[in-house]
Amino acid sequence: MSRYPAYRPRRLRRTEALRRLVRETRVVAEQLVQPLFVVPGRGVERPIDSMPGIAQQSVDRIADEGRRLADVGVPAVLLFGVPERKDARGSGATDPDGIVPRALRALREAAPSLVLMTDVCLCEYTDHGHCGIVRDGDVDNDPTLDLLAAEALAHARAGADLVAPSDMMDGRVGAIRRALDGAGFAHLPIMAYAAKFASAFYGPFRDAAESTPQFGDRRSYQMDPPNAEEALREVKLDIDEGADIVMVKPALPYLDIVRRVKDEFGYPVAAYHVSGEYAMVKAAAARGWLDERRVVDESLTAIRRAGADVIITYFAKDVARDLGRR
Ligand code: PB1
Repeated sequence: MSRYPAYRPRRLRRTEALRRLVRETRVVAEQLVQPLFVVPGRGVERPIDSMPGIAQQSVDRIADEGRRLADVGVPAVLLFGVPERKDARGSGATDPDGIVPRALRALREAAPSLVLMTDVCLCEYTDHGHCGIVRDGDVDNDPTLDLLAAEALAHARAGADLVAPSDMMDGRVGAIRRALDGAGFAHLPIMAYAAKFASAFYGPFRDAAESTPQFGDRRSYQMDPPNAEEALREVKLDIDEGADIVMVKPALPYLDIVRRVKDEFGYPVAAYHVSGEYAMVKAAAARGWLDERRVVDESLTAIRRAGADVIITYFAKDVARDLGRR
């Protein structure tokens, strides 16, 4: 028996004020993270063609960017370093005076309110572009763990507030947790890229980080997109090894995973709205096919509605600025 006309859902849609009163999901600037790409040099601002509005920036420019981000209310940045030299073991990743430690120190001084997060992986530092040491044509899991732990320590010692391993090696969260604890950084949280899929949506990032694999692909370590049960196993592994935040990546094509991870574990969940998701919107908006601001608002709302607490997005600065104006 219909409740109509006693119940008319449209009554609460009549005005924006009524809609806002009963709105169930909100995107707030306090939960947005802006990825940044730091490169060697000075005065460098190198736009990334496939990511309009995003650039590779030298440390001095990253400091300026950090001030701008803090001014518009973005609370956190996620740093990706692109070093001058790359080699087979990604040795730049563990350099205590490497590109990311230098950016951390500059940001701490320029924008002390920012939460400084660092990506922990080797792909930006290796000349083959893989996320770990390669042996016999595949990434050698266990020896890579030591390098990842050393990289996380270098970031911790340079002032990172959180480290985010994106490599997808088995056991890396436990290895990093033990290394941090053993060096006096038991207070430093780990945001694990826990359910990270071997996605075709990462293309533009690989332009930005100059990290395209020189052979093969990342399917022997990043997850197979069709697998949801395996994603829950991956998340549980990382939680058991000490992860404080668990991430699903990419975001929009994996909202079912975000929802299941949140419901299953109740942990803080991050979703990474990746470069390909950003580039698609930018390209369509540039052609007048989509209203960028409305599409971005709807996309981030969907990610929040699926259960994500933290959203890593290249739109963070634009969205925080818009939210500040409302
Ligand atoms: O925005 C993006 O596409 C993020 C890409 C992501 C960064 N953590 C990885 C994707 C990839 O190249 O496989 C980098 C892997 N460490």
